[in-house]
Amino acid sequence: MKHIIGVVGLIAVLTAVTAAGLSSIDLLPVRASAEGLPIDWLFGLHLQVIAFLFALIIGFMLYSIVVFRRKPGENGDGDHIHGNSTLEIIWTVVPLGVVLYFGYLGTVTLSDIVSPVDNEMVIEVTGSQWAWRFDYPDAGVSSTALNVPLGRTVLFKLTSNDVIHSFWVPEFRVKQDAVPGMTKTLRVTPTELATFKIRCAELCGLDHAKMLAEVNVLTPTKFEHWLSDEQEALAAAESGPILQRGSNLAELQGCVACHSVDGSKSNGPSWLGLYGREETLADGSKVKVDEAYIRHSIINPGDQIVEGFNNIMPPTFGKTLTEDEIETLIAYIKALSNRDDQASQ
Ligand code: HEC
Ligand SMILES: [Cu+2]
Repeated sequence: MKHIIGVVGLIAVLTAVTAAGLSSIDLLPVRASAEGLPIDWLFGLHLQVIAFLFALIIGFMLYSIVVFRRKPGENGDGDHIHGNSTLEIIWTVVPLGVVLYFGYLGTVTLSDIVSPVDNEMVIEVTGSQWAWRFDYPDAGVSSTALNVPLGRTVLFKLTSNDVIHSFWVPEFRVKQDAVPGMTKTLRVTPTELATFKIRCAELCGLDHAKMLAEVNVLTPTKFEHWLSDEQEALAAAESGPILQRGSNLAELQGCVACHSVDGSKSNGPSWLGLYGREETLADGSKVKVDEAYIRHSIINPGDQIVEGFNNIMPPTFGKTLTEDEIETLIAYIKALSNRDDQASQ
């Protein structure tokens, strides 16, 4: 009995110390979504259980090492113990109950944070190698940075143009894969006026680590202003100069992740001076860059690989771009080269 009180006391003290230690370190970044509240609570609960399990093992071990150590002159065997059914039943049933309870808590929390609420705002998220695009279907606006209003639940509809990506803002706590050919959903209710980083949490190739975008949580008024500013800019750009329209489109479609327009080499060839040039292909042949070649390079990028580059351009643009968009991109690449002629005396 003395030993039981001793070991229970030791475990209680160790549990309290470990739990206090664990909760004093900042393991998570600030929380910025309503969905994060039950998740952080569950996380904290897990830490407490972990503290107890740690103390349970270490406590028994320390107690045995100190109290039951061999005394001088003690050379006999210890007692032989042939199982203990009561103990075995307890250490089977109790952990089973704990695990089932956590399973229950997890299920309830998950179904709670994914269920629809009133007045949601839909934002379509498209991942591509290696950029994010955000479409606001109700407002007809597209953006490469994510702007969301404070306090309103956003229903993200995620998809991908090429490989699997994963939409992740650690401060929001929730995460969802963007899978080509599928639409996945995620709900977030922002609770902090701040700017955070969106990361891709699924290894997706060469520049995976650079697949970042900003999320700005704005007051509802500022958000409405931003939307109408974007709508105006869009309307203005539609009739605006090709260099402007083209650069917007190349950014929205993620071309800029691999193509520069200033002559610098990136994952793909720069577009500066491309039009009209003689391009050397990987098989040694030469081809004159005209509209047909550019169109072919966008739709079937694997066909004619440029010398010195790898076949990493997504083959999906033929499907995801409209004819209008392809025309705009061709005209843009053309315009870039003409501008170059004029700029280089
Ligand atoms: C993941 C990186 C990546 C993305 C995104 C990308 N490209 Fe490419 N692109 C390449 C690479 C690498 C090459 C050179 C190899 C080849 O010919 O396929 C290339 C080649 C090209 C060429 C031929 C260039 C030349 O010098 O002959 C054109 C035109 C082109 N891309 C247009 C586009 C357009 C338009 C977009 C966006 C809609 C785009 N690319 C998006 C990587 C990319
Ligand atoms: Cu990615």
